[in-house]
Amino acid sequence: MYPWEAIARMVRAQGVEFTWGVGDSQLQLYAGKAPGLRGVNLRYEGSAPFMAMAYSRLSGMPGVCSASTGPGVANLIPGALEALYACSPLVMICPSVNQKTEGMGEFQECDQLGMMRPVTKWCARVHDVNRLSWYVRRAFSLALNDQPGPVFLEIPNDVGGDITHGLPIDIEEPSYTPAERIRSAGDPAQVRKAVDLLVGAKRAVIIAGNGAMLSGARESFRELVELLGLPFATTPGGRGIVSERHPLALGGVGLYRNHVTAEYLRHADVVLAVGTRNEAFQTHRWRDLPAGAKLIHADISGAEIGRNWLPDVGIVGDASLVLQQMLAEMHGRRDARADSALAEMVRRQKEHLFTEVDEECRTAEYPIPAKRVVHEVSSVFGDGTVLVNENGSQDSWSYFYPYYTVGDDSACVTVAEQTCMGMGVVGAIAAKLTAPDKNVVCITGDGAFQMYMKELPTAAQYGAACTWVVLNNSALGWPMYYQMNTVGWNTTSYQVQPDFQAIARASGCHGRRINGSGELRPALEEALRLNTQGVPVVLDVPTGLDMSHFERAE
Ligand SMILES: Cc1ncc(C[n+]2csc(CCOP(=O)(O)OP(=O)(O)O)c2C)c(N)n1
Ligand SMILES: [Mg+2]
Repeated sequence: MYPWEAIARMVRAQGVEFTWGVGDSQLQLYAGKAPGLRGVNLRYEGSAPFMAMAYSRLSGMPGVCSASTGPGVANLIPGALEALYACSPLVMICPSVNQKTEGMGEFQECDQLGMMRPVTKWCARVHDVNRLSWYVRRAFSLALNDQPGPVFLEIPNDVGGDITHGLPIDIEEPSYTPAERIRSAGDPAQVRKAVDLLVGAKRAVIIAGNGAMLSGARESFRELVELLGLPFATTPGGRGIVSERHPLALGGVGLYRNHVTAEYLRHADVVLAVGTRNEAFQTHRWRDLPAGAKLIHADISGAEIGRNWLPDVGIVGDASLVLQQMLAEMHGRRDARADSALAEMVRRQKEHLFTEVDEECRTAEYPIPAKRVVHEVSSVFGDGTVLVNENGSQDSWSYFYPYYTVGDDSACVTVAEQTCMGMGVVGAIAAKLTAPDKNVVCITGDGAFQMYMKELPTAAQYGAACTWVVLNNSALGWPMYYQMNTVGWNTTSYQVQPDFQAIARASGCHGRRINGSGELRPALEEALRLNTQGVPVVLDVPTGLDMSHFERAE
């Protein structure tokens, strides 16, 4: 058996269903040799890590991607960077040049490990084919455990074989024991202190971050929310942990919060942050912790405790286990119960907010304001949808509840603090392949869309029937806003803009430009219908530049 075939079989034995990459990397070539493993052949290696991350987010499995030597591997770097900050378990397995001729001007030789080191948790070269399974297992184990993250493994051509240069290597299939995720609970004394604070609070709040999602804490999170009647908010990474239709859902935090959340947080007396690093975007540059409030911070990594805000109670442990510990502690206490007056206050304030948002979005303006587009997408796509977020100014509205509501049986595929443009555009394709029974919609700016629309034919080829709603303001709106408000000139609008409708059609997808305000809803309904018939859809929606979400967050 060829070593790369053995690697493909190990990847499959790990429970992984897809490898993402451009077909000339050995792992992509051999994926088909491992029954049940599907090598998705992309147009650009840069898409591969983002798609592996989206797969991981929805499946709970590690994401796997690959690229060929030199420039192929270099193209993985932005995705690896994103995965590092998203704590996404990403395993990149790539070839490297023949060690016997390395340094002599070998074709595509370069310092791949050196390039990858700053953007991975761990990277290594397999020197000996007899240790192949040790390295692959180690890669998966490190990606999955502690604070999850990206790892890079390179297999030199004299170890793994290089069929394009006539260097096949024959080995016995090595045995492989899949890597396990090993969880650890929090310090019981700290958990008890946290419970005392929560039970004694008058106005507590619980914030879920990406770590809570990664640990699969949906059930315990909901139980805690309901036992204490605790209003909850989420970072983009934690969004969807419990449906935003829940009466105690407040929506996003930091840059993405609405004014009901802002008001609630302003007077909170205890904040429980679970699986979040409290980064700048999530905290208004660390201004959001109310004066005098007690902070409980639970995270899988001790290094995150006290990174910015110093907690009153720090707990190191898997979010799901820590929440279960808190619940177990509370079940023995009679004072652990919900405050119905608090729930009623939140319900009333939210009703006002719903009315306000509905009114704001009831407009026939054209170009169509982004918030209306987002609100209509939310209502047409509805529950059971995977919302894939992008990075721009106008799609920011999609991070805002209740302009968009992540409802029942729904999920989000989102980015981390690096906010790399294009991740959502290609992540949507992987999301649909991972969850074919769900509706998948990506709300993106025209800039981010143009960076990665090269994968539209991939969506058509693999029948990844998702919808891209392109908020088209013919500009890199976010920098344009700052440019206009500071220096006063604009170099970020596009004087030449491609015809997205034509590009979609030429790529095997359906494309439609919205030419009037009344066309939006029927076009969204048509997109959803086409998606259920297996057709990917691009909607080109002319929109302006509305930065009033900044005011919403105040
Ligand atoms: C790869 C990458 N490059 C640059 C940025 C910085 N950036 C953030 S938003 C943005 C503009 C996005 O434009 P578009 O997608 O059209 O959205 P708009 O702001 O116009 O709504 C830029 C350049 C980034 N986040 N990622
Ligand atoms: Mg734009």
